[in-house]
Amino acid sequence: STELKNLMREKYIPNKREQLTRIKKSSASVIGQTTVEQVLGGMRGIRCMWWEGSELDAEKGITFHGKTIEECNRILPHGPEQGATQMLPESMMWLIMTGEVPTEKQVRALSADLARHSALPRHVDELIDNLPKDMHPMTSLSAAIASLSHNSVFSKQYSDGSITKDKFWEPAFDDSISLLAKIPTIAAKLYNRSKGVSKVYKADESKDVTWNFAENIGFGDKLPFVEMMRLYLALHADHEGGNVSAHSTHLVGSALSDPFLSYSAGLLGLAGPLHGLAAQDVLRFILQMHQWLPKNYTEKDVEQYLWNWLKDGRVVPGYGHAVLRKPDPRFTALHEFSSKSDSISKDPHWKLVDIVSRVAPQVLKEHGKTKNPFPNVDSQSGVLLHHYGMKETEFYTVIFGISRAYGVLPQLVWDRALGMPIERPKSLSLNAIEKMMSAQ
Ligand code: NMX
Ligand code: MLT
Repeated sequence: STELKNLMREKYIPNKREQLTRIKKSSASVIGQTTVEQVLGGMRGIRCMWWEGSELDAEKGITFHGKTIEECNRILPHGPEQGATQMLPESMMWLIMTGEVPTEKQVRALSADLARHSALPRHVDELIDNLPKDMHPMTSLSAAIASLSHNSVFSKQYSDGSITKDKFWEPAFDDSISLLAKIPTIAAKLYNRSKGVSKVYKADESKDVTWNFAENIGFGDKLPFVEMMRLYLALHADHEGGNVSAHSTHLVGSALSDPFLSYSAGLLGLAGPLHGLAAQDVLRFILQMHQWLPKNYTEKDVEQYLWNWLKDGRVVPGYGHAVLRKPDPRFTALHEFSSKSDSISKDPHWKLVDIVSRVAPQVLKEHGKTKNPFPNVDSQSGVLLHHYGMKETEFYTVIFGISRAYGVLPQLVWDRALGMPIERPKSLSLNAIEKMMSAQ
């Protein structure tokens, strides 16, 4: 991370600051209008937020600095093993932060640095040890991340007045690296604890983050699991700025809350069933459906199950999206990975996920409510974890939470580097809206 930080200081930040100065010269330019429908409809489509690392197109899906998932997987550095083909989340983080593809050497050095910073301060260990064992792991994860704020370099330097605004990004960078290094340690501790296993996290500096994480939760000897996890972590990292976890991290950070507090808030948003919790809900939904279906079920039976589900007034988890209007390319990437694997493609639960992905869009279209009847990333992700033996469904959103840090923390560093102000949009009451409407 020393090289990344130096490059940020010497190359990327000066360039971007120059661009910002240029843009600010004509910042009265109009880039959109706001309708009442948008104000009352979850602010869909309002162009009001700056985000650097990725962009979401309703038809094409996510791109990271213009690169599709498929391109990223091809050009970003992979794991060190012979035959490793999946991009590393550290590589993705480098791309998101800088806009450039790192070299293998740069990524290996970053992985080593993350391994070096992976140990938890004692108070975090103790905090986790004292949490109820049956607390949802997303609540525990967020609490543990917030407690890392106790050691925040940013908070310390800000409160003792030792840094000026143009340097805020430096301790924000250090805290972000520390968070990225420690979030797998916290997640592993929570996972092991839920299984009654007590284990001190050991990170090998010659390995990448995912390998070390897998090793510490008892999956280290299976390269296919590690490879799946690398892809999973890399492609969930960022989904532009408006999604709940990214937006809340950025918003809380705008008050100059440190990266630990900011990301703790992001994780609490990710823990909602309409956002990241859908990952656990999908698997439960699939397992339940599988039990309900007759042994030699047909697509008709699946259709019937979906209708029964919808008639109970529930949403089909893993389907629909606030922005996307086509199948999520993250779903497609995981589907391709699975289809190439002999063992996954024979898994009866994966087969059901595959059938649902063909049947549900027709049912949802006929149902007529959702604007996007296609599968999103969560409809595929959990079944892969389940396939490799991670049966603890409550833990699935925690994995999503490890990944999202790779996308939103680089943005937090940029927010501080470009001196972004506290966010404070205008709110309106219904009376005020009506008054404005009648005045038109
Ligand atoms: N099943 C049934 N109904 C749905 C679904 C679905 N999968 N998706 C949307 N609808 C309904 C929605 O509840 C709303 O109904 P009502 O008017 O009664 O409130 C109506 O369709 C219109 O919603 P949209 O405008 O299409 O969707 P919106 O942008 O409000 O919400 C989601 C987007 C993702 C929250 C929504 O599609 C959903 O609840 N999906 C299931 C949960 C899920 O998979 N979340 C994960 C999203 C991805 N992620 O990783 O975060
Ligand atoms: C995400 O990855 O954040 C989800 O797809 C939700 C979103 O983009 O709104």
